[in-house]
Amino acid sequence: MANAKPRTTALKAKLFEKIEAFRPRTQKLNKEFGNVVIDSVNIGQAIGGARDVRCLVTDISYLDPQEGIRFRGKTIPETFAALPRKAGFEQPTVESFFYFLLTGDVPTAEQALEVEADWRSRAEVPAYVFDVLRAMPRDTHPMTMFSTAVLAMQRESVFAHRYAEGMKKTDYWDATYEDAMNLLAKLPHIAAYIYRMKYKGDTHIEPDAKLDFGGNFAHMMGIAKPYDDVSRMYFILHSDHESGNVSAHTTHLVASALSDPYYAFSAGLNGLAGPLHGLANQEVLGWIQNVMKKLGGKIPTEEELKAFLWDTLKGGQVIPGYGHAVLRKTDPRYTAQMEYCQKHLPDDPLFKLVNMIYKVAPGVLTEHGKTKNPWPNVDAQSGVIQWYYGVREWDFYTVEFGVGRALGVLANIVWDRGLGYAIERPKSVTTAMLEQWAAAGGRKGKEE
Ligand code: CMX
Repeated sequence: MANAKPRTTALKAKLFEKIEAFRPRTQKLNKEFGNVVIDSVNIGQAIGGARDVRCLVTDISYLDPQEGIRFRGKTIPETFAALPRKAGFEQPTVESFFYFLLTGDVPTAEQALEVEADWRSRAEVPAYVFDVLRAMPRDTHPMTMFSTAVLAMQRESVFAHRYAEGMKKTDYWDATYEDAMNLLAKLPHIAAYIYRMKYKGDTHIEPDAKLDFGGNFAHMMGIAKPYDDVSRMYFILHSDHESGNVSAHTTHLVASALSDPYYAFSAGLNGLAGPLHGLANQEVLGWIQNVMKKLGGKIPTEEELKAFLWDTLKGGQVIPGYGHAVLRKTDPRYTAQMEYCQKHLPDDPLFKLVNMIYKVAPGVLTEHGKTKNPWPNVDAQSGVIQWYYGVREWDFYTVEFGVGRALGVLANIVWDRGLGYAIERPKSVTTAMLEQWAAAGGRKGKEE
């Protein structure tokens, strides 16, 4: 794979055209307006995880604290309404969404099919990846397995191979694109393989070349319709959340050193595996099951639920699925999934319980008084749908998040290289310096 000739497809030609047209804008900003001040950093931001510091650029998605995510300028409902659907599908294909994410243009049905054919031609997972997975202790967390499988494939990197041959800087995006497409095409198979190896008696289902990304994933998981549509929706909703979240930022950061997309995405997955980020979706299910276990399997009343929420907070733990570093309202990804549940599984007891948590938790969190955002995020609702369709092994949920997140972070690093973004290297200071500037009422001049 590493020495495969660069391919020319309609999507790639279009992307090249877009990058070429866009690049002068970035270059002009950098050269002529580099000194224009757009923000200042305070001590709280330096210590507190760089909240609100505007030092990342992406045109792929934007997160408004009140409104939530927009993909390429479109809200979630607008995105789902705009994308073409295949006959019999309730949801758009992941392929059509990826075309949109990458180029900013809504594809025709035919253009979406071209992506499907392209991914199909790249979908074969090298046999050694399965050997690596099989060599790991079976109780290894599935996220560790997923990240390891991605990293194991680094030897396939077109970027690394062409870089070693002296590739020109203007070709970086092309090699990154090849790696991104090769990786994306393989992720559903790898994820489903991990699932069935760990939880389904090591019995496997071969991919079906006739199926799209989401359909094939559902097929290889061994789950009947409408899980194909559930998967399409899930992957699209989890794809991108602008650039500052841990998985997107990590992927961007690692790729900025010109580490290839395999290194970069594997690193991003390791960030996604944190309980304050993507792992929260498994934590939500674990928390709910724990509540029900304590009540002998019974659904709690609102009062009982309140008491459990307080117990969790008093125990020094967070309420998983609630709060957000940027959002200040209910996450529209939560709402989209809630609407899906209302339509398809309105009487499901777990859905009802999650709705009850939505009714009770914001009040408890507000009374607790710490979080800036007492509203639910994407992870509060996603597990219910998986559980309903039979994926009850909740430690797998973050792997599914990771498959979706790949779409956004890989599209982003293709553009990073296309626009020639620099290696990331913010400046650190010492605590003594902060104390000195605090006493002086700010950092005056450029003494350090
Ligand atoms: N439960 C309890 N306490 C919470 C809380 C929650 N859900 N959300 C925030 N807080 C606390 C913080 O821990 C922090 O406490 P300290 O001052 O003691 O450190 C305080 O409230 C202020 O936090 P914040 O500014 O409101 O939120 P942050 O930007 O620091 O953190 C997040 C954001 C998501 C990590 C946090 O809300 C959280 O831990 N939520 C639960 C985990 C979760 O659902 N994560 C998934 C987020 C979406 C995703 O990435 O997938």
